[in-house]
Amino acid sequence: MAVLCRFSRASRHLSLKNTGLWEDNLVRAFRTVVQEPKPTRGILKTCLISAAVGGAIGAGYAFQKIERDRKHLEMEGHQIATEILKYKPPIPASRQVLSSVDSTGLKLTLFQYQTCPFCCKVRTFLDYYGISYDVVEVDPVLRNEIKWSKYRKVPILLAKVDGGYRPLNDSSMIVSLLSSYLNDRSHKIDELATYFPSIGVNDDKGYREEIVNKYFLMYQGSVPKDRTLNDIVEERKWRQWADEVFVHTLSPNVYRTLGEAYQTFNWFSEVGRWEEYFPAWERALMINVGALAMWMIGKRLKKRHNLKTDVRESLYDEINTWLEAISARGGQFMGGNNPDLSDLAVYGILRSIEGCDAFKDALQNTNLSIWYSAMAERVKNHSGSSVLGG
Ligand SMILES: N[C@@H](CCC(=O)N[C@@H](CS)C(=O)NCC(=O)O)C(=O)O
Repeated sequence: MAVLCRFSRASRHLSLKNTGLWEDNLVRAFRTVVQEPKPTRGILKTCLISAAVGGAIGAGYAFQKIERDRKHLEMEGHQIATEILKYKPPIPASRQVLSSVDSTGLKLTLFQYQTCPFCCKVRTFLDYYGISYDVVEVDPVLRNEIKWSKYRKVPILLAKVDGGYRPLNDSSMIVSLLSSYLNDRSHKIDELATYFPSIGVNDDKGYREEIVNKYFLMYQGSVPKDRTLNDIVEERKWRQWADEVFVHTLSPNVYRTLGEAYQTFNWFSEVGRWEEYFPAWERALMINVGALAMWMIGKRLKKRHNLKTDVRESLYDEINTWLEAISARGGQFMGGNNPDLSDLAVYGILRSIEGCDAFKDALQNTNLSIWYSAMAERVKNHSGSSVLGG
């Protein structure tokens, strides 16, 4: 605005001097310059318009930002309302995972990317407990399959409840809620969902909606007899570590070079069966846009999460931290003789990079394989189902 005012003041000053009071050549020469130029007027006009448009855009942007900040401030500490869908969104399942040992009666649909670490974590949980579910494979570029949801990430687990369908967002919340349900089925899914409210949070990372209780199991007085307080606290700590530390070592590793980024996306396409679910153009878009974008983003993530210059070192370090913690607990798994939710989380996350060089390198350069194959066996055999009552 200040530029605009100064600019119009200068042009007013010039036209005042152009009143016929100054007669000599110098003045005439000056007048010539001032009066003559159509081009100058044209430039002036263009500049004025540009400045006005620029000013308007700037003001609009500033106004929007102020409005957004005000809304975010208003949302601080507020619970975000979640709704039950009356009808299931009309998106056909890509496939069904049917388990013969499922006695839960749950009707679940998982909206996912096959190789998203958070989706792998949820699938690992469902597979370990032998729970059946439908899968909807989501296009990671267009995300049309989750257009019905305000939450724009995956996984989303849609659970059939009385009166409709309850979308459950966030992998750790989904696992905590289902685990609480499996522990005591007298509490319905919809009731348990109320214990995991989403709250508006503002901090140095900006505004976001966070499920504050997402690592808590709602035992409500029925803590399993074989669990100590220490078991519960450790499990929670390592589940959080998996989400907040471990998972951040993956992207910079699997997208380390453009070649690795393409390898990773081609593998995503293979295990996500993109050829089967998406038209060729959409698959090509997903692979090419995805690989290029993630190769570039991977470098930013490396900085943001303070990974070492050789990002493989950071991956190995975290895997070793995990394996040492298991040794210190003294069992085969973090949960002792059987996997707990932190074992399922770390295994699920690692499963998402099985087809990448980073995973092969991790097997060669750490002692991961013993724990990893034991986990693979337990999940494949739905071992968790044996600890569930019918
Ligand atoms: N905290 C969430 C994180 C979910 C998340 O970040 N999912 C990614 C995929 S791995 C996503 O959907 N990102 C948005 C996008 O793809 O545009 C969870 O645990 O479920």
